[in-house]
Amino acid sequence: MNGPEEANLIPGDPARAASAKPRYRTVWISDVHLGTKNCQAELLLRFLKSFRTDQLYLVGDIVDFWEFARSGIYWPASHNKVVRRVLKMARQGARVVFIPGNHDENLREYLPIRLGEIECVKDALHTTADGRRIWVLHGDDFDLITKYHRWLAVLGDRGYVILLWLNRVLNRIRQTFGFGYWSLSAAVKYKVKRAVNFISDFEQGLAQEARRRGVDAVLCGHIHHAEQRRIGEVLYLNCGDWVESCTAIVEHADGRLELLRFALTAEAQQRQRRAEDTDADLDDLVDGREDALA
Ligand SMILES: [Mn+2]
Repeated sequence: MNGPEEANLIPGDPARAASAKPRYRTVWISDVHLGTKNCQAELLLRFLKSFRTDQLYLVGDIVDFWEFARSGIYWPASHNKVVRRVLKMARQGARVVFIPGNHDENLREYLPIRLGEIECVKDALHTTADGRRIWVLHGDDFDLITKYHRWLAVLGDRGYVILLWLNRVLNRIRQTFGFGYWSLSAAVKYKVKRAVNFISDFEQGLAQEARRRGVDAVLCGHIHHAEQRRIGEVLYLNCGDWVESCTAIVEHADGRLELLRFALTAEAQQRQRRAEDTDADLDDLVDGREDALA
């Protein structure tokens, strides 16, 4: 590991071409759900390696403690790499702010707290380079379903599968006793449909509260629906998720905000993976050295 060839490739070497990466003033991501099989950790890792940033906001539901409670610990190496990458960004000078969501709410009662280089807060007020004030929060307080029907939120999609199964069993029993078909799953679907309707209520509610607070914009996550649009006088931003849509909001040096969709074709992914293999090996090497020095 300490051969002269590797030593030549330590950061600072122009051959590393790190300067070719875009540099953002701020990056916001949320709803990563580390600890679940649905988490797109590999893609997120590649995204985190594709840029440099002065500030990184983790807007909640980064680690899914609900899933741990529900089906035990699931933690592959790629999830560890995401955590290590974020810690490394902080170590290299990026300001990292973590705003716990409802799936990582365990931390909420201890806020505000500093965990090493990571600032953990309930919400934040971010000022862009062009002077706009953005209220940053996870947003579950504005989701009437998770707020008032916690059981439904905990059930989630797996609950839906179980309910479909229950629906079959229930109707077999009903049939045996001469009752007609009654769709339990349709009743649940009605709830889910209502959840879909709540998306617009959620957005409106947040925009309204942002206006009341006198800020220019609100940025949240939680509903896994990336968005950047004006609602009345305020700008509504949602950085989406890393479960399906793989999205982020970034602020450029001049304060311009952009919604990024990090969806790569299989071919492009393979190309990028090949190009980054060297980079990944280097990262591990450098991490190893830093750990040895610590
Ligand atoms: Mn959430």
